[in-house]
Amino acid sequence: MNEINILLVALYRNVNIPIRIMHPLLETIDGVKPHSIFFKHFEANLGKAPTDIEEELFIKKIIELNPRLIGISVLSPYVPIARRLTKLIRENSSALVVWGGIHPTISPESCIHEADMICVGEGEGAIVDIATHLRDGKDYSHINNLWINNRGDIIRNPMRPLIQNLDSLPPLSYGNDSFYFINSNKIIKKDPLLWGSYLWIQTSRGCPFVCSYCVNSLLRPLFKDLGNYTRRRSVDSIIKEIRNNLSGTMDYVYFLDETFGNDESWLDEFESRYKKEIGLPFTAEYHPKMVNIKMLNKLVNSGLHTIKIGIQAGTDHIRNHIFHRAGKNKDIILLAKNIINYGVTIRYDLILDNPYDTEASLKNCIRVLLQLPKPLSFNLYSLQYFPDYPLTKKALEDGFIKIEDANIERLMETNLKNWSISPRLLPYNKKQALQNIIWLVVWGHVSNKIVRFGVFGNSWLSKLCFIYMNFKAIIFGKILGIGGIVYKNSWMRFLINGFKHILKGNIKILFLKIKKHIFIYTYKRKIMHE
Ligand code: B12
Ligand code: SF4
Repeated sequence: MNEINILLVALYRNVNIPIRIMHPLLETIDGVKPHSIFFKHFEANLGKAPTDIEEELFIKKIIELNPRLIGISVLSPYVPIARRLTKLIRENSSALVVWGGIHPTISPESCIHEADMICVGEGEGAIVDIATHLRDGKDYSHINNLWINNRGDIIRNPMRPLIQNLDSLPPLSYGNDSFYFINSNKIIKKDPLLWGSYLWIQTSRGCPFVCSYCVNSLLRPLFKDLGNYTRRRSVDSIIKEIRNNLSGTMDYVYFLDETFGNDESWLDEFESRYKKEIGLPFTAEYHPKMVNIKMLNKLVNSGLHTIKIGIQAGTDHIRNHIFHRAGKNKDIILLAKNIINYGVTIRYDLILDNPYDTEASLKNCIRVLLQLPKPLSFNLYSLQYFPDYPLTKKALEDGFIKIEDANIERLMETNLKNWSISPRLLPYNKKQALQNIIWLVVWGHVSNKIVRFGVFGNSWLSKLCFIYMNFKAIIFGKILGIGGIVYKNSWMRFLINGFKHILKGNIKILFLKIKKHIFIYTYKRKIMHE
């Protein structure tokens, strides 16, 4: 049997769950040798187009590996990049190209002419089937979940049931010998996740909600008759994956679920095993409606350090009726107070740049923020218009955006450069200023008293204070690059955090942090030279 090479390509993030699952799955097939390229990595707002050197490194690797099939994992913002790489592949290799991932799944008609085939829905079964058919030289045109572009004639195969037993999948592969990472004009083989502080892991698939700005609003109906949509792995398989992937620098576990475990017996088992067998602090994400005091007790006993919950909008009306998202402000505030009483950190998500926001709704948002327990920690997102999402369609219908505001090129630009909100001077109006002040509040750069006086007072001094806060936000966020999900200058973050620790007298914590950074630096150097 002739061995065939299959190359998988992840775009713009080293944590790529589908590639890190499909790669080890392909390793189990006789006569199939998988390789994966992680093409560029970026942090929110710091995304850049590929350079000529990075593209050359990509082509060189393809020529060297001579794969029979190249599978690219495509999210909507990276369609222009996937198109460009597909063109380079066509010019330099005879490999078949398959696009898979969220974008081909939700928008197959727009993708099928870009590649030889696309995968609609889950890819594990399909990639294994194509690999074996190609290895055996068999016809692959009838494989479920695949659409085949036969020189313009399209075969649309039906979708297979969703994988119900997630334990049947391999754990995420870390530090694989056949991984290549192209970034900053270099190609390296050592997996950067190995020297991170976090171990990333996913314990479930699917979400019970259908918020209008989220892919689940499209995926749930798409998978309607194909088995349970929300599925969870066993505690045992999660513990094994964590143990297997922990490296010397990792001291924290990040659960990448849309909503972490809420089933009582599952949580009981998690509580009894995680602390004993792993014992590392962790972050878990929840919809506020999916977490209660009883669960919090179990999570805290297990080692919950941070809980990520979405507020998403400052008014109940926008949250419930525009975002189609359950939950009231008063319940979120109560939940937050309960969580803080456990000593758990809360990281909130909030979406701004929302055309349905008004001056009144933004002021209401500030009112809510002032009632949340301190210290605040936020991801402030700029609303993105993903193709065909209900919210995008509504904003188009209501005339808030034009069709060109929702095209793929624009989406790529906004995702790479404007995912996380930072303050802006323009447009110079009250709504923008209120957004800027929200930014100032959530990054803790202003006291509640000043905000109340400046935003809700009527005197001329209040108006002056409002202008002062607006400019303070712009200077801090725009010019100095302080605060936000990502600091423009990382050295600035170290400096400021260092000063904060000194001012608070936290010399021991400062010392431990410096020690940790030195450790990670030396660990990385050691791994790189192995
Ligand atoms: C976990 C997660 C993350 C993680 C990991 C991302 C990753 N690439 O694995 C982190 C935190 C890093 C992340 C970051 C971002 N994310 Co995110 N993320 C998710 C989330 C919640 C789950 C994704 C997941 O792991 N699902 C489980 C895996 C196994 O399923 P899957 O990815 O769909 O893959 C299956 C199939 O699609 C298919 N498949 C996938 N690739 C391929 C390739 C081939 C060749 C084949 C055959 C099949 C195939 O097979 C896979 C296995 O069954 C989704 C929401 C969702 N429900 O999808 C958002 C989501 C994917 N994220 C989204 C976005 C926008 C981002 C960011 C761009 C945000 C930003 N600007 O920083 C970045 C981009 C990261 C990147 N370059 O990949 C959007 C994408 C929207 C869209 N229409 O494309 C989603 C859908 C959320 C939303 N708003 O609707 N994200
Ligand atoms: S709760 Fe979160 S993951 Fe679920 S549909 Fe809403 S935004 Fe998407």
